[in-house]
Amino acid sequence: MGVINATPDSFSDGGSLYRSGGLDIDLAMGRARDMVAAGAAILDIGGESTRPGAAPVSPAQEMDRVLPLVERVAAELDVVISVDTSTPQLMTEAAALGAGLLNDVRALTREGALEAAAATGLPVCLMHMRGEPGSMQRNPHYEDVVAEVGAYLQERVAACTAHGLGRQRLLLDPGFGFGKTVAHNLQLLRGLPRLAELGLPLLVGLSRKSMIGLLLGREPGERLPASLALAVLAVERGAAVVRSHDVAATVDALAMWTALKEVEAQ
Ligand code: 9MG
Repeated sequence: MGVINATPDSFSDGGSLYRSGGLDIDLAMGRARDMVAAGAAILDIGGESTRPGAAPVSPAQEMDRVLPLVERVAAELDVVISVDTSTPQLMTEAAALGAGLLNDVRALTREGALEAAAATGLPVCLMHMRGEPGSMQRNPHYEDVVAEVGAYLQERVAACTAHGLGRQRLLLDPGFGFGKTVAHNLQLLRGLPRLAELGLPLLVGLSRKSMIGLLLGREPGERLPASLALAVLAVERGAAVVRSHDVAATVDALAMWTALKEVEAQ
């Protein structure tokens, strides 16, 4: 899953698709085309920055950023379009334009989101986040982070099924970096097999995340080697989808893992 941030302020590539204050849609299409050529099966398009401390965005602003790009990608590229949003109206309109997946870092907890997502008929990724982006990194605390994230995700699965959004449409994501310390993130990575036991595909986003900066002292642009290591470690522990800013390198890293698995299966 390649990341396309249609935002001026995302943590690692914020504003890289902006020119003279606005989103440059041709530049974004170029990025999208390159990611598909490099092997992305899914593009995740988002109009809200969820980096720690990010300012909230209005639904109208978010839709202005995302919908034109969804429309262009649907018309020009053969790829599943994921829309990274918690906004019910955007879910509905993106689905009508050809989106194929909803990625909600708030796990459909916003008012009207469960109903809107269910009505689209699309698959949904439910992510765990403790708190909101503005405050989530202020002293997060868990007794057992893997158990608590798992319980939360199970509760959200139950809410979905109660609204007619069946398990076969769901993916789960522990939400690395969303209300978690470095130690929590490492415990979650180690505990991914326990989350895989919930029986739904796991999506992970570790690419360029701040845990790499905190552990290694690397700036976002210097985090590719560690991101690749984390992608392979996550897939080895059961992740089915990897969200990445660097598709070509991630596809190569995972191809090596696949080659080894094929030999081991012989
Ligand atoms: C939008 N977004 C940013 N980080 C993410 C992550 O780790 N997982 C998912 N599902 N979405 C994310």
